[in-house]
Amino acid sequence: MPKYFQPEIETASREQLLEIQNRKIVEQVRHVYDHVPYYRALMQQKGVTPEDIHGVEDIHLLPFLTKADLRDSYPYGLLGADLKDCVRIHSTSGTTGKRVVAFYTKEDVDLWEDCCARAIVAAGGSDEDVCQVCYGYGLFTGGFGLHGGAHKVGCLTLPMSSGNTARQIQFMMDLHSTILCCTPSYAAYIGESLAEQGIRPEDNCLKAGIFGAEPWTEEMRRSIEQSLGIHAYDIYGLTELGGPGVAFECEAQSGMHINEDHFYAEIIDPDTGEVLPEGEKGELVFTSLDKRAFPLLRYRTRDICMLKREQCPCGRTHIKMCKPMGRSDDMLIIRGVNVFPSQIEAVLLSEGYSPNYQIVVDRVNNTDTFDVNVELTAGQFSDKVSETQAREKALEAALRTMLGIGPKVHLVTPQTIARSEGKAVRVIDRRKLHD
Ligand code: DLL
Repeated sequence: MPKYFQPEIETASREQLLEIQNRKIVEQVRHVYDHVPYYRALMQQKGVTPEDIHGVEDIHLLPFLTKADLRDSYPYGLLGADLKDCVRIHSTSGTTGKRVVAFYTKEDVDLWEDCCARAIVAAGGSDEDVCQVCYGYGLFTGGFGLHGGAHKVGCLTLPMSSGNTARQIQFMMDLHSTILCCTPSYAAYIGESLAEQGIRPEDNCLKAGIFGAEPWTEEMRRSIEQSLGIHAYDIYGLTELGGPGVAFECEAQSGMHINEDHFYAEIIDPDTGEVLPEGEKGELVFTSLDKRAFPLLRYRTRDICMLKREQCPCGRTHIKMCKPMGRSDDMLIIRGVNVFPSQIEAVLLSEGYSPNYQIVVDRVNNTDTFDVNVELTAGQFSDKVSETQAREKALEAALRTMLGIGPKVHLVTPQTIARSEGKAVRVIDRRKLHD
């Protein structure tokens, strides 16, 4: 069974990796400067030219990119290739409802799928495996990313997409799935559903799971491993950088190797932007070294994290990131979907409601619950239950259209949501995600 998908690069020496990164960053900065006027202007404002960048040690000279830049340049402003050379988009929600649209050339898709293939092989996958992909297929990157990786590895790939748990279980049992790819919360739910049906962990053929797209704890890992009888591996990524596979866990299960030949990672102080030394906690910033259609330089992920370079028993040499420890913005991840309170507020206001609302998120039986309490004004208040229910349904539909995930809306009587003297408490997140 192969241990690595691309052994030379995954076990390259520090010097070899650095040589690759240095060569790629020089080319990438030149590419971006020549093809992305938006970023060229940022570089000019900072007084940096491509000639100033000789290797990754000069990356700190470059300006940052943020989600706000993505919003301002929507949809084509950060495009780095001719549209005729682009073969794919994927998308995710942005801060104020504008979507983030990421473009891919054929080569970009190819390198993305390589990254996912590395993750699958690291989880013990080979062409002998049946890989059940139940991340969502569509604009979300999860389904297509792991699907492409599984193809490259030569697995028999089941493109299940998310949901329809009864069918997932039927295929899993009948087709002898050996690798499961989905969000950790869905994996936990599948585990519970199996138990409810009296199917014991030893009755399925699964051996590994590749779970990511949302935070999860070591506790949750152990519980999923037990309920499914597998080894559970973490995988990290974001749409802006192509999707899953930016980093992935190996057999050591002690942090995710960043695919350093494609992504250069920095940790910064989120307040000052200062680059922090390796091992310190701060905001994760990535530069994509060779993606051409959407080539983000110094993209601030808002994920709080730590990097560590250590000898890994798996033999991979790429630096590791820990599980993300939180966010430096207010983004919530609910059932794997990114949700910003500002998006909810925008819908409420456009539908004629007051900005007095509260988002309550919890995790019950390993599934996120998502409730939005919205205060009615005196003029809107009605004591007819049917009227209120109809309004709640309409608001739920409007929120689902904006967010891609439907909350349960509760319209509450005027003056019942506690007022705060300082910052309004808009979000109550009762999930315990960090040990
Ligand atoms: O979640 C891509 C992905 C798909 C990753 C499938 C892994 C598996 P977005 O929807 O753009 O992309 O969300 C990106 O999700 O900035 C993190 O905050 C969070 N996130 C992703 N993976 C993990 C993880 C996909 N393993 C945002 N642990 C990121 C914790 C994660 N958080």
